[in-house]
Amino acid sequence: MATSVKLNTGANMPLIGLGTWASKPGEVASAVKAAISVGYRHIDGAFVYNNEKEVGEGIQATIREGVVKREELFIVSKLWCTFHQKSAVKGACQKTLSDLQLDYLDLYLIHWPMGFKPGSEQFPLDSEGLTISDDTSFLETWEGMEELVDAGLVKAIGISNFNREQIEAILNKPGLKYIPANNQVECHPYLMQDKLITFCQSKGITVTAYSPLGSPDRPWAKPEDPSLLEEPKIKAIAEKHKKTSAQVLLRFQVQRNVIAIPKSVTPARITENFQVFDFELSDDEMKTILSFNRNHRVCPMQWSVKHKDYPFNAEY
Ligand code: NAP
Ligand code: SBI
Repeated sequence: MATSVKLNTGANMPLIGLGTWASKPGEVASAVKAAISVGYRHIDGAFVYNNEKEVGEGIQATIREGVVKREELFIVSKLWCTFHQKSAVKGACQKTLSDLQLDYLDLYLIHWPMGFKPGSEQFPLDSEGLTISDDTSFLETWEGMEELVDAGLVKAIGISNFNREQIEAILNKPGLKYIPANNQVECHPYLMQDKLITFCQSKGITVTAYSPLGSPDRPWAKPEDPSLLEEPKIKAIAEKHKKTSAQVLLRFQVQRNVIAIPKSVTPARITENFQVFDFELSDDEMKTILSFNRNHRVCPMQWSVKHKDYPFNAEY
């Protein structure tokens, strides 16, 4: 099967990328190097992960060593919520480019549809522990993103954590110059996102699944939370194919043309997570995996539930 999907810009986006949220600065450069050495060409990062300098060191080392050329890589980053004013977008992108030691990104996403109070705090909080909003609309932020394409800083622009109504607002924006190339959303068998994926794909917007393994290392995980990697039926499918549960979860996404970005800093897992193009799940197995759907979010962005643009109150 194909190992990449075509974006509405004509570029190819690799179906498997390396996630880097919560990868410690001391571990992420070697994780990026290990990933590129075993064949990854797509790295997913963000300003808010506070590790882009080290991600950049990993990328630059592999380029220097001749493992890969810049143009063979697909590097993604995301605009954080405190930079939603149109006038702040370019500076935020330039900071990311400088940290990554790159002169362009392949894809730059609006990380969340919600703008936060600008300033040095990434999560400005009020006395109730809720994020403090700014007065922007993501439509103005989108105009700032469009300017990055025209300035040559990014090859493609997209969104993350946008619901259908918010995507439609962008698509219907008067004077829209570029349609989002990608929507990056939480997606795994407990949160299948079928309706959102169908909608996005019908508009030419590719979908990336974040937390494809259920994000077992998320800081707010509770012992009683369900664990995808431990699901007996997923383990059984994996054993049948002589694969691991992680590989089944990733294969499930790529087999429906959804890009997946598993995070790991463990070399053996980084390798394992890329070995998903040499087996196929049957229709029955895909149906079994679909039956786990239970609308369970591991990243509900609980600090922003009262934001005017909080995306997760809608059905999808
Ligand atoms: P994830 O990729 O679902 O899970 C990562 C966890 O699984 C880590 O604890 C990792 O451990 C472990 N793991 C990785 N491969 C494994 C394997 N083969 N077997 C067993 N365990 C394995 O979670 P995530 O980090 O939440 O999501 C992935 C990426 O999506 C992020 O890193 C980030 O780039 C992106 N993301 C984006 C958003 C957004 O708002 N746009 C939100 C969340 C995530 P080790 O690292 O210790 O190996
Ligand atoms: C952070 F750096 C801090 C908190 C946090 O919670 C929501 C999920 C998220 C995010 O916004 N993007 C991620 O990859 N993880 C995150 C990141």
